[in-house]
Amino acid sequence: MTKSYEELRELTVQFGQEHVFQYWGDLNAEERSQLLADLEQIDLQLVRELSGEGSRCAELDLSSIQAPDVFLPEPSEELRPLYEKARKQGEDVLSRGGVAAMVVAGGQGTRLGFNAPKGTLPTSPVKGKTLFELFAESIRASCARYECRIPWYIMTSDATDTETKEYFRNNNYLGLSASDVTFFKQGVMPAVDEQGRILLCDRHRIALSPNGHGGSLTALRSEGILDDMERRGIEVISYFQVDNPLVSPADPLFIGLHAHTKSQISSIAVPKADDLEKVGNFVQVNGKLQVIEYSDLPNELAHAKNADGSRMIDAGNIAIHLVCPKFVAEITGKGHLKLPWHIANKKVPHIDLASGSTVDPKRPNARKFEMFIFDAIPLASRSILLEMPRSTCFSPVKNATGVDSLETAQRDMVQRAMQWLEECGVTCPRDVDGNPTATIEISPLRALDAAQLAKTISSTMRLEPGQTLYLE
Ligand code: UD2
Repeated sequence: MTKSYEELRELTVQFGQEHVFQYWGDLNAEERSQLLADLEQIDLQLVRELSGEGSRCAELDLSSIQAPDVFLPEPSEELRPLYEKARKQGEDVLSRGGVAAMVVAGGQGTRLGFNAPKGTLPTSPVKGKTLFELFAESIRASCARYECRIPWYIMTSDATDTETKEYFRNNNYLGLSASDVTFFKQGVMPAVDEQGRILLCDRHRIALSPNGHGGSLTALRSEGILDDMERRGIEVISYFQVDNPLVSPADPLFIGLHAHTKSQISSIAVPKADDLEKVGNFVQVNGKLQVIEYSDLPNELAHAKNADGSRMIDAGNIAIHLVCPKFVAEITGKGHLKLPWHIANKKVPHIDLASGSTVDPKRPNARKFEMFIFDAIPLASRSILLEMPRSTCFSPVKNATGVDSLETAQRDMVQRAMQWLEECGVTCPRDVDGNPTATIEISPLRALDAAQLAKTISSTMRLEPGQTLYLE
């Protein structure tokens, strides 16, 4: 702890937050130091600034919004040589150990209702491998393919840190070298009431929550990760979310296009499933790429169509990015990172200071503050977007049931595995609607794509309806 009780108390008085000490006299020594530790993590000046505002997100000028330029999954004849060159360049960056993987795993996973870090959720359709296991296998497979090391940085939060580390320790770092797995914790922000007063969730605890995945950028600097990356010669960070089992953290084409175009932050987009799908929307504003979150996209734009009837704003953000460490160093350098803060009205249980009892609100009673990684895109002087077919790279586990659930993710894992087998000439069973009637899982250690699978499988193979197949 760097600040004393007196200093912190004085600060709270200065910023009108002294009520957080209301129960000080009743607290034991341990509780007191916990309260001070909570307080020390808070930038009270920032809380004051944000509390006075509705939102710091820029107003949208609808007339200036256009669909973004994208690199398509299949290049035109003209671009084919560029794609080939880029793929080779990506392989070179991987081979010389220039790529680090980074997963943001600090979210509280409220919608899923799984009472542990989401990365530990058994997910794969046959073996029930966890999300972390699938990512680890994919990283190990890429290390083997490119004969390189790919250090993996895992961002946690107070909510997920201890259990995540314990999980890796208990599972022998999932076959990776412990020295190549680094955990770092993101920052926090307090929840405030309508008057901007910080809420207590216990007499000695401030209602803190993670500061959004945009907080990864500041944490990369403050937790010494950028220095570690520099020591290791990392040129590009492969960023992904903990909820997507189909992600490929080391895609040579994506990495190569990023390197070739000297992009500072690159992204993958998929065509949206429907106008109102809950993904961010890539748009171009005055020539600059940026993301408008689904909740901020005006309805008329969400439904806007091109002359040929196709959706105008159709590039969905699946939160897969490549980020240059130098760019992170640049934007987190002088003073605060200038990302906008997104303000969400939420139900936050807290202590009622008048009665001392805990209130479990039925309606949103508080504001929470988060930064989003994609708000860094317009800060880059160069950024690119690569479109990929959704079936190859995106099926997140977010909800307990229905869309974006474990069930849909497993369905899509089987679909992709079957597609790869069919590309290898294997006969696979499907029902009249084209849905697989066998359950298949292909370990990333066996193959990272259909071409690699083809080298290990006989095209005369035939799967029967109802069969379960695991390829290790
Ligand atoms: C996110 C994107 C959305 C789209 C979608 C694709 C935001 C705001 N929206 O929606 O545009 O790309 O994903 O799947 O990002 N996390 C942290 N720390 C935090 C908050 C989140 O590590 O403080 C992690 C969390 O563990 C997860 C990821 O960030 O891996 C996404 O968080 P989310 O589930 O809140 O985002 P979601 O689904 O609203």
